[in-house]
Amino acid sequence: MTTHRFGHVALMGPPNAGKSTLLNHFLGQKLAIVSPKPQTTRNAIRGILSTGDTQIVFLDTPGVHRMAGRMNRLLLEAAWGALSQADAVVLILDMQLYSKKPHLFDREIAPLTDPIGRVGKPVFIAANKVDAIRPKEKMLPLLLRVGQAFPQAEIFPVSAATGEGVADLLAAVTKVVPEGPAQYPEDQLSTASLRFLAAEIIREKLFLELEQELPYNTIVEIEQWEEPEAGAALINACIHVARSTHKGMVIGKGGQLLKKIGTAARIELEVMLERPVHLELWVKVREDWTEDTAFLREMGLGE
Ligand SMILES: Nc1nc2c(ncn2[C@@H]2O[C@H](COP(=O)(O)OP(=O)(O)OP(=O)(O)O)[C@@H](O)[C@H]2O)c(=O)[nH]1
Ligand SMILES: [Mg+2]
Repeated sequence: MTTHRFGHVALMGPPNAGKSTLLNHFLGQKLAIVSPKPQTTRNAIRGILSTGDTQIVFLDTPGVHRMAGRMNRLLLEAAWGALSQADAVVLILDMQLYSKKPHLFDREIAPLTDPIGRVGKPVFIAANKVDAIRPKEKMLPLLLRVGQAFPQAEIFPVSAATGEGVADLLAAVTKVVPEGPAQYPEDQLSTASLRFLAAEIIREKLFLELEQELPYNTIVEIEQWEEPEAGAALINACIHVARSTHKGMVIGKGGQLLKKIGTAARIELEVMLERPVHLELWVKVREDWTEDTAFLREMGLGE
């Protein structure tokens, strides 16, 4: 008889490295939102992988960065806070970025070497986006630099997008997960509520559709949620923006942009809830919400 394993594994790394994409690949379905913009993830999201003899709770975290501001400080706290709860750490690095811009390697890696060196837990490195590195010969010197920066870690070249190398990484991670019984039902994918995941889906569409700094100044609040016995679920969501000038930019000419965001979000919500969804989106100005501690706490950011 094999013993059952249970543990927590933190997914950490610089912004945009592919942490959320890797989580979704581990789970075999989309849970965490993904966008080409850095700082997409704002909360430490738990994704639960159950394989019969192992249950791993992966903690997706906000990117580890050096930006100022109250919300950014809370994002950093969420990322480093995940470490203390973890039995092992997977550090995800964007190798495509470093192959194109080698000078960014030191800037992103330097703040990580000390804290990762001191974690006292198994560390795995997902050297990610190998599918996008051209020519392939650029890989080896980069992998050597990663090895020098994190001598205690085991390194796995992977592509979270194609899945290349991910199974080997998962097998290695599984080996260090401690023995213990499952803590969640086998079919539970996350500890996050459907309301939270719905707000995240809408936020993903904002990140995909809005330009430049605008998405960072938006946050989504679910205001009404009804799942009647039959027919469509009714979801009303408010998109808070930080300035009155942002409101029109989110709505777009003749309401076109907001409509596009709403349609894309609704289609995914219908998959998640397995029923038709009637989604209404509202845009409200809440001046400087990114610096409003009470509001940030209300929205689940920070303790
Ligand atoms: N080519 C390629 N792109 C990838 C890979 N993994 C992730 N990406 C892309 O990289 C971008 C960022 O991915 P995310 O998963 O959102 O990254 P993240 O680390 O969670 O980012 P934050 O939450 O913003 O810190 C997205 O556009 C992904 O599609 C990969 O293996 N190969
Ligand atoms: Mg993310």
